Amino acid sequence: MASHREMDWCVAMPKVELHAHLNGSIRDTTLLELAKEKGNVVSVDMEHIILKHDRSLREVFKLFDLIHILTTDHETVTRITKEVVEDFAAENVVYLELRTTPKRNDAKGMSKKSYMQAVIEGLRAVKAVDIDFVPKLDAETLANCHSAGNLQSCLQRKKIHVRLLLSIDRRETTEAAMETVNLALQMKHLGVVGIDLSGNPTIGEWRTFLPALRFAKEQGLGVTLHCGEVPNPGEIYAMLDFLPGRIGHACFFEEDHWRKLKSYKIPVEVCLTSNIRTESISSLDVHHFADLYNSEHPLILCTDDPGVFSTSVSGEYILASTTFGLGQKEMFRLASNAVDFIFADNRVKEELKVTFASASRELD
Ligand code: 6MZ
Repeated sequence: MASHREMDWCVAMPKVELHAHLNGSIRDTTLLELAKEKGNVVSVDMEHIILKHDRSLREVFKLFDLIHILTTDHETVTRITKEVVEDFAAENVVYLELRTTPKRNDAKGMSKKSYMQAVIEGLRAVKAVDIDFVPKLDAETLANCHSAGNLQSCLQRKKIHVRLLLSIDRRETTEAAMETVNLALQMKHLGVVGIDLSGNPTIGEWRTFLPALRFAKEQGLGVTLHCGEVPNPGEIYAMLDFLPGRIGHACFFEEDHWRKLKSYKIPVEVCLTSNIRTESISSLDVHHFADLYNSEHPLILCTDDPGVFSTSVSGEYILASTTFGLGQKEMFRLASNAVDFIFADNRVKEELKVTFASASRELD
């Protein structure tokens, strides 16, 4: 068990979150409020399901279908985006790559594009911290601070960089996947930096998504893939040979997969709590974190779905620390190394490096 002091230290440390799904990051209180408000459209006992902690992978995807019933309207998408960013910022996440699946919902007059516009509205609505999601915002914010004569207080405010990944759901067709990639390209100036392939790993085939993912890569978008969440050796090989910018999970890898992953040096988004809760990994002492960490393979500690799995980025660091014996120095190095694997441009990387350097002096 970590002491309060260790938890406080982990919260104070700047952190980078690269694998968090918007609809998996909603506050329990917000979900319960929405379930009460929209009670007539939800046929099961939502409260019980929302508050249940251990769920199999199959149950997790059932839960997402229920969450989507509650959240898929423009106003709610804006609300949850704002809250999720504020929650990550509150625990000193300084760079967040938030991923979400653009959804069409004809009954609500929602297209994939208007869904994403609602997400952007949510980013604009963040007031509790300074947020950088459009590159030009920085200069503007600074100019406003200057003109208001309060540069000092502006600089002391917390700041979070947010970039977006658009997810392709494995239930989608090639055409639908292509629509998402085209939308991402149209929204690059609003902070969209890449594409994610996610959704129920027992559904869909790699060749369905490949044309859209290949196009995304050719167009300069970052691509990250949920890879090896279930045993599917052929798909894992194909995914690794695609040379994605990063992969998530890697739970059901065999010897040859590890060899390939390591020779290609593909960074892995590691989600400890998620892997245990979904029973993809039987216990933390056999988790591949240890081998990847010891062989200095690039890895990033992430939450996956902090709402659904009741966790936080700081919590994941504490878990890694207590399970694998990482001290503060090692945790700090792990957090700051993550900057090398973000999909945002070098300007953001440089700024984050400065943030980590000054935090290292303060936390020392
Ligand atoms: C695979 C996951 C996931 O996109 O509606 N998602 N896909 N594995 C996981 N690990 C357990 N966790 C979340 O967020 C929810 C969607 O993200 C994907 C699923 O497609 C889920 O419906 P958005 O914001």
